[in-house]
Amino acid sequence: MKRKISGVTIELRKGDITRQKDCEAVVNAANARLQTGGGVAGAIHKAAGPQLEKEAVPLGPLEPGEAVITGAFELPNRYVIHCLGPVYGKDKPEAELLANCYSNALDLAEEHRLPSIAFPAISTGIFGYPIEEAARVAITTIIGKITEIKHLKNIVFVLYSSKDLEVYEKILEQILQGK
Ligand code: AR6
Repeated sequence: MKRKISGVTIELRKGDITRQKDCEAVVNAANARLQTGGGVAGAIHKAAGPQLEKEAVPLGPLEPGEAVITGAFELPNRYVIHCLGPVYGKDKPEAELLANCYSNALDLAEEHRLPSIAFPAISTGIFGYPIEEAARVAITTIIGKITEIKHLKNIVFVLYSSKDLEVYEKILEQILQGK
């Protein structure tokens, strides 16, 4: 599903974040120390190779909501933007911290004049954020900043399951209808 808003295409896609060849940057759902781990972080570090940890670790530790940028090494992208999402029920206020991830990642992409970026559903795996709530925060934050965007043309949300994709589709439609 694709929707164009203020000249920027927002696309919802089912897939693997390590296989987004048409995106200049991919976002990592990182851990505070920027090491490899499970889920998205494990897949990104495995696909990028050991150089990624070497560049990323000295940029940490991150606080929830923060983002940093590195090269992408063996990944088919130019950059990885690493975000530390909140652990649901622990890092508060969680919606604000999750929104900061998307906002800070967008700012880094703009600073680097990137045309495209792919986001996974940050915090919705090991960190336990319910997908519906997280989707609303993610999409609202991006749309809220869309008129500030100068360089990005494509913003892609990459969902790992059909169920998560359906949730994002439903929430995007609701937000566009002002619900
Ligand atoms: N591509 C796209 N989405 C994926 C992929 C993939 N390859 N793998 C999982 N997902 P998670 P978090 C989905 O746990 O909740 C790590 O160990 C997954 O279904 O990766 O922010 C780090 O080191 C879920 O919807 O991130 C941290 O310690 C979403 O991506 C911690 O987990 C995020 O799941 C971060 O937890």
